[in-house]
Amino acid sequence: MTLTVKEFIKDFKVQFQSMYAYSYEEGSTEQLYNALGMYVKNYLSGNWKETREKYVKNSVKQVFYFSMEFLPGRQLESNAYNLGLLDTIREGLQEMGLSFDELEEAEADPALGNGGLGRLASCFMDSLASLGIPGNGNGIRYQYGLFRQKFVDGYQVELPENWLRHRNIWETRNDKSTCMVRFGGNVWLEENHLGFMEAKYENTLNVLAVPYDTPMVGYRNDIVNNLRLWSAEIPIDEEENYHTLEATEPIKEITQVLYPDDSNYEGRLLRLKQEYFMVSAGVQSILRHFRKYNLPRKNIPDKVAIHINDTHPALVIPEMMRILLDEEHLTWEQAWEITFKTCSYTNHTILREALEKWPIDMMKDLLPRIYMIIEEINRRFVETTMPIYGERITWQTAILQNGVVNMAHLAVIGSHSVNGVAKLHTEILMNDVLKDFFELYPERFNNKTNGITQRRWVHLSNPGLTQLIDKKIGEEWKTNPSELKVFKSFEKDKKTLQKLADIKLENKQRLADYIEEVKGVKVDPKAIFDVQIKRLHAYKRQHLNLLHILHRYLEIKENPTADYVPRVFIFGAKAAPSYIYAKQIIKVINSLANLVNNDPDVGDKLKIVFFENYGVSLAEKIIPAADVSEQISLASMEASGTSNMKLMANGALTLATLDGANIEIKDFVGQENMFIFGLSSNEVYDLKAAGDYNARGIYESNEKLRRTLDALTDGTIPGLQDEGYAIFDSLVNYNDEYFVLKDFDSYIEAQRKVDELYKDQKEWTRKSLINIASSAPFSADYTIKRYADDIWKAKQCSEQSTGVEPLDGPIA
Ligand code: HBZ
Repeated sequence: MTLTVKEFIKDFKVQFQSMYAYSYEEGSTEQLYNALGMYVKNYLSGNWKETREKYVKNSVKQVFYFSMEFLPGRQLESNAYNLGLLDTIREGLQEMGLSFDELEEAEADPALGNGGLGRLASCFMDSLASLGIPGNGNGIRYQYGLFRQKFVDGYQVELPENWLRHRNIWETRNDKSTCMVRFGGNVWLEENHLGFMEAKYENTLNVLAVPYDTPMVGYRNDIVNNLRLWSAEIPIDEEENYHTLEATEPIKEITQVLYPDDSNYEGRLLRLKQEYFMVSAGVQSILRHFRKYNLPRKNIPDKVAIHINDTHPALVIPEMMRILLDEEHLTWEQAWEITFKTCSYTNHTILREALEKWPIDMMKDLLPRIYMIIEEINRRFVETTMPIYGERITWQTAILQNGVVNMAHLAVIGSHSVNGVAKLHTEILMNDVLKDFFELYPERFNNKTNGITQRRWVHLSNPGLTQLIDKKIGEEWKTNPSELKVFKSFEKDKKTLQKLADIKLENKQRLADYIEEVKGVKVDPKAIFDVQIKRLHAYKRQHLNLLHILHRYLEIKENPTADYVPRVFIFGAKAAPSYIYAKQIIKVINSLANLVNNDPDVGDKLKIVFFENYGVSLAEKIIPAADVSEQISLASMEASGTSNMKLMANGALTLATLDGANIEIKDFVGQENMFIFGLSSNEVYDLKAAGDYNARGIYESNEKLRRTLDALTDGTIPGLQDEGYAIFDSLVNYNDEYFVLKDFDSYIEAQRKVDELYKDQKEWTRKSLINIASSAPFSADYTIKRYADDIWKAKQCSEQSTGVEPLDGPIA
């Protein structure tokens, strides 16, 4: 059934009136947005219900993606688009004198994640639905999302992100499906009258888990999957125990805030509570289904796949064991077989400090029964491993080590599949980080290179480009991304190249206007837009970018009349509030921006824009306007990266080290169509092993670099306290952990090549086109298909769903 503009207008007016009891003409932007969102939600509710019923009726295998983080972005446009309503709605609103884009801005962007890991989870939800794979998200409904970032005097300041202040029209509270989650107290095992061992509890803190469900809409296939986010509340029958507001705190705080930390492990009790809360509620609600329909428990792995997104939800393993043992009364061996076959785990980082380890005492106090089970998993693991592999491997792979619970070890031991997120990353897991496990269980290890949804990141955020591709190759690429390669045949077509260049320029003009509006900086849309957007972390090396800009500034000052290719350096990045060094880098970039942007000698030759509060919505504005994609992590450190894929798909040329998925980008797009620099991961390993890296030596022998580093501390950049010294010190005096100085020269050289190529606009645009045409392999649809086939054994349930023909090139 297709909706006509006339019908939409009529229905929308009724919708508005039923919500606000006056005419839409009197509505505020927010009210109009709410009514429109409600309209779309009502429109999809039939499919939402039918999808659930269909999955149950056909008893298909369902995937549950457990993640502490989701970053869905705004949902109005994406839902309307996937439902095939977007054009009609736009037109209807216009007839009513309203603007879709304006209403859309009233939607909150739920920042329920830190970065790549959370956004990946949301791309995966979109692809699961679009492929018609029965897939559910399971996470936490944080009352406050990741902090809102503001710059005061160039310093990052964190403000609370109260995203639920306005109503969230997408969610549906589902009181029917609440669960009880228990913390602390005492536990013991007792034989019951049937002769089963039963776990008995006393003095526990009981927390009610209330699910809020959000529709995940497939692309024009009538499928609507579910994202379930849990919120902690006081159990109704215990309400009388909570007389004061303070007494309610320990419960309410569980789902209050997201941990603003994307790398440093924080040993916080509350974080462990959050993890168990989400896991326990999720597993209970899955297993309840089996009880309700009295399905054989041994069939669980044929009907359910639980995916553990990094170790944060790894307590799924002991929690599932607990329920199968204590409540279903299975034997240990039966319970273990089911659990192990059901669970799979993705690792997203090799940073040691980000690998979760919980103090045993904390775990024991907070989750006594879970700890007992972990102890038994560990005991059995040691017992079977020791005789075959000996002491060294056994102790290095044990779950309990030196007073901590090693969550990665728990996740590997309790899962049938372990994957990394790009080829190099998976190799590093197998050869280094999880090397002993690779020896024990080689068959569990596999690679699943990340992907992104082109629907949000190209079709919607870059309509100009999308129309051009449609016009040139037809629309099939939208449901079968591999068709994009046909676009490559236009690489020499003058008209297409001109049109592509025009579209990029329009996108840049739009971003330039926005920059002027929010930053008060005027930039030239003809300049190179050079973009680095990702969390701020030393290993991602925003400070290498900074050093190059500073170097460039010094050159311009020395020789202001030389011929420079104008460049706008664009940053978006949040630093963890406790990560002082990252915040110092932000401050120095901001102070340098202040200097450069106001220096009349510099003018349009160089501008620096550091956006505040980087997130999904901002990314959608920046990415279509990018010329250069900065992917400059120290080789071996970035697990995959996903902004690299989004930027490439929008025609940016990648400036990169051979790290993470940059390597696969190179494989598909060709080295000649990007700018590669720096140490390889093997060189990094060798350099570390040799142990004779000498940063000060490089500083002293490299004149250009020395001059640049000195400018951090000699007063060149006004407004700094000690931040310039801190960076100087870390690089020169503390031996430069991420080899910034080592890669400096080759980075500068690569940047020179960027300038050189940009002078040849036609050639630049040709390479841009090749990048776009080569981006199909990074569709999350392919990634999800590989997870579904290899790991989850889940099938597509809808014929109209996005096709996923095999790719030409290899991505294992
Ligand atoms: O996951 C990122 C990787 O750094 C990136 O390379 C990869 O592309 C992406 C998706 O696979 N990792 C994260 O985003 N990690 C976190 O956000 C994180 C959050 C909480 C933690 C630890 C890490 O406690």
